[in-house]
Amino acid sequence: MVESDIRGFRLANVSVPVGGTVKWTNRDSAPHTATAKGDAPVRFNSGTLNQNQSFSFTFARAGAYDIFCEFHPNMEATVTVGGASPASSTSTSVPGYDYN
Ligand SMILES: [Cu+2]
Repeated sequence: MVESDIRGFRLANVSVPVGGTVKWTNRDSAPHTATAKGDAPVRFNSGTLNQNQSFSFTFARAGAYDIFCEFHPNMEATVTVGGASPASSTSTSVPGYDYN
């Protein structure tokens, strides 16, 4: 699983293999969403994530998923599923960080 913190009104670009899961956690005091744009291979929407709330989505289909925040449409990022990225770049976890 790739842990992707939403922090500072920013969504991070992340990469996962096909079948991989991304878990978004909102670390801002403002509410955010992680919402797939209309051209994404599969649509998903976290709904409102308040501070420290999380949403996970498992990507069964390869492709580039453009995502944004419904509250702040300038917050955009891309989830790359099954891309050519080396395995070593598929995690954005912070070692030792307690996400609970
Ligand atoms: Cu937002």
